[in-house]
Amino acid sequence: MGAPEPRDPEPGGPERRGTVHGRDRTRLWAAVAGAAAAAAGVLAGELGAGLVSPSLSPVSAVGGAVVDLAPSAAKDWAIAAFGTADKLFLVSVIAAAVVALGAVAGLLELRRRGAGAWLAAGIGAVGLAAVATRAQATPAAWLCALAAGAVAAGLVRWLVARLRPAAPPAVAASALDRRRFFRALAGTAGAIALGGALTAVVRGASLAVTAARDALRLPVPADPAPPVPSAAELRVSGITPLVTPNRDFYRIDTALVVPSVDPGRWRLTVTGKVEEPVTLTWDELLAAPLVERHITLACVSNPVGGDLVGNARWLGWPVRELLARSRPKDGADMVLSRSVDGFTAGTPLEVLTDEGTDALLAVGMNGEPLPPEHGFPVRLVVPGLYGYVSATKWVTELRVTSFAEEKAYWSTRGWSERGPVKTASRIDVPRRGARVPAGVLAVGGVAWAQHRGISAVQVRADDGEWQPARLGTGISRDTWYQWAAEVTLAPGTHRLSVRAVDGTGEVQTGQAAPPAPDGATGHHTITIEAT
Ligand SMILES: Nc1nc2c(c(=O)[nH]1)N[C@H]1C(S)=C(S)[C@@H](COP(=O)(O)O)O[C@H]1N2
Ligand SMILES: [Mo]
Repeated sequence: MGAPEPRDPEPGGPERRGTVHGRDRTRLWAAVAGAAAAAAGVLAGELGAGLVSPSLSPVSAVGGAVVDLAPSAAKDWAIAAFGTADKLFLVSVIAAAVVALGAVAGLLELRRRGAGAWLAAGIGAVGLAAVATRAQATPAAWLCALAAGAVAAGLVRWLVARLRPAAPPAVAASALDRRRFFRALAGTAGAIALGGALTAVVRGASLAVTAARDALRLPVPADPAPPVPSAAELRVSGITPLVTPNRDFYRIDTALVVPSVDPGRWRLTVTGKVEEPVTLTWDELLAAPLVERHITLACVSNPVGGDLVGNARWLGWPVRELLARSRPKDGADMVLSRSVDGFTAGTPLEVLTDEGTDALLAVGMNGEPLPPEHGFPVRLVVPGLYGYVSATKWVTELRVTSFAEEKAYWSTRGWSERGPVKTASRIDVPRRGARVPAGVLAVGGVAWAQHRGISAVQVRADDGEWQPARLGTGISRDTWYQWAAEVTLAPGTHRLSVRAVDGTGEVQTGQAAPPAPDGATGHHTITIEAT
């Protein structure tokens, strides 16, 4: 630095430029390459998050961690100085820091092959660690941070490799090498521009919706959920919690990109065989008397012993009230609910109009607005039916029709038209394959038969007698129940099985069936080793 660089007097002398001043420029270009690689990595992470993890991106995770770690004086200062732009400021600082570190990685990579890539991967690891500290962390968010680090590390290595002469420096082949490098850099810049535009579109929409969601205050329910009875919780270490936190709630849908639906523009239309077509707005929905219920949602694809099932406290308006407004006509026996992304579910009309079934047009999940992944702003939740025939997320239309006339998304793809939840039970502790001390062993898990309830759970070891388990009271017949038992095991390999009896007295079948076409059956059986 300092002295102005002497101008190259010879026109068209790239070779000489490469050799005479090559060293300084090479360092400069290595830094540029590193910065570009870092920028591409950040964009890859943000674009990925926009597509699969709208609630948490690598940069927002680092931002969240910085906010949590920052002394409150610094937060006060940022809010005072930037007001509502404080988040934008923080994100800009993080992005600038990452790009600056990228430049350092470029220089390092030039000095030692692989060193810069390690630094870039290290920056990615910081993003990963930040994701790990966030409440909303999901596998998708982890993947985005991993992708960001991998893209940055790979690119810095690849770009800087193109800066090095292919042959020993004495051959002075640098003009050719530079051309290779500039082509690679231009390609990277093009990818950054394209990725940036895509990210702006995807993230812009989802950021606006996330901001709208953050600013929301859900109304107080007119009819709150009854408190969870203390006898519903069994104290068994490792058992599935009675209420599933939102971030742990399974996610199943056909949406490649999580739909961004602005509640202000959201409309639900009730159409088809009705006396009175109705259009409902977000404000009208929130103004309705909302009820709150614990309901366990299960996926038809859940295998025996699987975890595509979760229990949440949903806030919503009973669908029957809305249907009562539009008055279904004779001949209708199904409601085809449609999502903004085209997914449809076919639900029996009588389930939705039944006084005794809390089918909800849900806006809240465990005290929060629905997470984007779980259908923000509005979804259906229907106790007793698998999600594919009832739980339409991002719902925008209820079409009153008949099973004879219309088919829902999965019913045209080999799944049954009707999807009542089958009685199921699962062993959560011990885990399958566990090594446990011989003697008395604590066993526990959950069982569900939504809308019928569970009246008993039984366990057995190997081919022994079925023994009664202790059964939690459950929250309601629409939720799962915890169960616990003690079995005594001699040293050796053992099989543990569980079965439930539903509220009507029907015993869960041991007949094994796969998930398709209408839900798996069979006893969950695990093998463990007692020593
Ligand atoms: N829009 C939309 N809604 C949907 C689906 C979907 O693919 N698209 N899948 C359904 C299925 S199969 C299930 S099991 C539940 C899962 O809801 P969750 O992701 O909130 O757990 O959503 C249902 N609602
Ligand atoms: Mo599902």
